[in-house]
Amino acid sequence: MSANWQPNAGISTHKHKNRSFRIQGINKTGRATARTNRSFCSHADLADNVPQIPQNTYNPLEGPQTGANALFLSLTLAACGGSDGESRLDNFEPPIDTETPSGEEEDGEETDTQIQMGSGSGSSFTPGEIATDVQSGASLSAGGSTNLYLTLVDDSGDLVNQTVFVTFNSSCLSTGGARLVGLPEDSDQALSTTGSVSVTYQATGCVGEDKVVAEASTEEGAEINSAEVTLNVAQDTLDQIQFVDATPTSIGIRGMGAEVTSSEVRFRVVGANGSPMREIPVTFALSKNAPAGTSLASDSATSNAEGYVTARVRSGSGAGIVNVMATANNVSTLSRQLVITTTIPTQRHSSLSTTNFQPVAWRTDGIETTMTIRLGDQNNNHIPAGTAVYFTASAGVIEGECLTAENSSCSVTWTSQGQRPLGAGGVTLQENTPYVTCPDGNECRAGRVYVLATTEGNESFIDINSNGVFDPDTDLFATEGNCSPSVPVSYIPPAPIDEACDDLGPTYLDTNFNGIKDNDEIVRDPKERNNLYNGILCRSEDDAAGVCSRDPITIRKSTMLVMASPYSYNSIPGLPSSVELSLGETALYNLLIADENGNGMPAGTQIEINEDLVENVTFTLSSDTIGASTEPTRISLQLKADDTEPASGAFFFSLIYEGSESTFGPIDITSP
Ligand SMILES: [Ca+2]
Ligand SMILES: [Ca+2]
Ligand SMILES: [Ca+2]
Repeated sequence: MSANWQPNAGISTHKHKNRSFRIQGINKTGRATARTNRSFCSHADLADNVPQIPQNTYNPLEGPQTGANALFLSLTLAACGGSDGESRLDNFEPPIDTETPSGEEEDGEETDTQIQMGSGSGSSFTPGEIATDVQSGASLSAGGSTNLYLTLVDDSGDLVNQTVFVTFNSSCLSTGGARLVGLPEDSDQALSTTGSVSVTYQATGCVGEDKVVAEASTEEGAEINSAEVTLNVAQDTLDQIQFVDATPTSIGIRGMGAEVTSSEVRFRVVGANGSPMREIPVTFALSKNAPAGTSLASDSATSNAEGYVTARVRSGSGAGIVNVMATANNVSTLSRQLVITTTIPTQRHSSLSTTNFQPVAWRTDGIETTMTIRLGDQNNNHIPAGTAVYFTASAGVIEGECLTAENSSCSVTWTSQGQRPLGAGGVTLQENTPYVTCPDGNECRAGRVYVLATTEGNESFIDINSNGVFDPDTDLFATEGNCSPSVPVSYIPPAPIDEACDDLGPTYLDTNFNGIKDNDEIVRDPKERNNLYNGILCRSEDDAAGVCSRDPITIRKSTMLVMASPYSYNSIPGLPSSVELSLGETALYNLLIADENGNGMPAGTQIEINEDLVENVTFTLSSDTIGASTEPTRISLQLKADDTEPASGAFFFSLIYEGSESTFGPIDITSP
């Protein structure tokens, strides 16, 4: 039997018809005992083997003892098995399955015991009552704890050493306004093997009276009375209202087909002890700068059992940041996170970039570069994923379209092939400013590709009064700016507004980069400027009055790719054809290095000087590597003659990019 003993069983009752025996763990004096109609292990034996422990009746300061006692019992029984070579437990025979002679019955031990639950024991036992640490008539402080004590006694008022499961229920426990501490892990019930139970009740937001009812059961299904106590939890002192979250954090303006136009903004009311407070009335208000038309579904609510209180914000016609002020008992908190977006990209907040604006593609097909468009709305917020952006390039091929991802951006690939852009031609380079000149003052160089990205969107404005909508007489919208409306420069403070053009004109490929729509240039959207703000943040009534327009417009971003050549321009402005140096003389030359079309040489182009034939001259370059630039690079070259021996010979000047070499020289060096 000892070998089969299950420690977790703790105490067990074995029944055989009318006879039962019980193995009793620990009595009130803290000593283990066993009671059956046969003795198997003497009181003295156990006492020798076990330490004295406190009474297993509850100790309010130390909490429940049940777990410790169960473990203690199993140790005790093992010790009882003994090291004397003769296990007395082995001698113990389970009751045989026969009718027990009535003469062997002893003082009711063998009959079913009527278990009662209550508080105390012996003569002080009170059935049906849960004892607590809270003084009679006193309240449990908000967030405070008390132990709940229960005893399970037999007819004699003695604690029953039988496995009894006890569950506790109350309205506060069921709603989370209170919780029990000290239950076994993953269990919602307390376990008694010693006749006493204690758990800790903690108020976590509940206020007022809470009747806690305990129900007990045994494995055998014995009927046991319930017990109860009513706790009175004091109201906490409101300490703060915490902003919790906004769900979702971004909603669209109303009337634009946005899927979500309202958001739940959550706060939590917390008491001075850090516990949530329930049933606290909270009022809500929108911050003064809330976008036009924004509203609250309700301007008050009451905190729930977990202290949460929720305001529902509904968007209006304006876009921007929304804050909700939650107030209770003169304590206020402002929400964060929630923005109302137009869901429509604007000209100013969009940009086009490339991984390489200078692909070495003038003489090579299949050279790729990635173009990335990034969109944003009037308030720099993301726009919904899946917005289509269209691409066109004046040379090479480019993927026609991409759909924006969650981050409002998407990319396409440009690839070199086909007809190269020849430009108007006639470029001249010189060592001094202007380094590059074209015949009519406009760009004339070959190799320059115009890449255009377009999508439907809104014009931009400066929302002076921060109400999230366009106010024709108040907000700033540049209509007469001194810039090309096709390649607009929106007004962004502190830039001068007369150099901005928020009002957009036709969208076209400005192939000659002059900022003007020429007759031979491809037009994507011919709509001319209307001197009005075009966008969804124009109020309907203002649209009707003709002071702004809700008609969308094509927004556009462009960039230039330069198809660089690994070969140099046919001359290097500033490079001398011959040099005369006196003893110790220094000569400094500023060189302008460009590719064969007058554009920048490829990044990484190496400069080499062959001085094998030179005597008594020291060469110094300001740099021997060309950096990335679409424009020619300026490099200084210094020659210094020896102080005593005359300079002589000739040198070569080379530009090398990945095996392609352009060499100038020989450049003679003489001394007078
Ligand atoms: Ca405004
Ligand atoms: Ca316009
Ligand atoms: Ca043009």
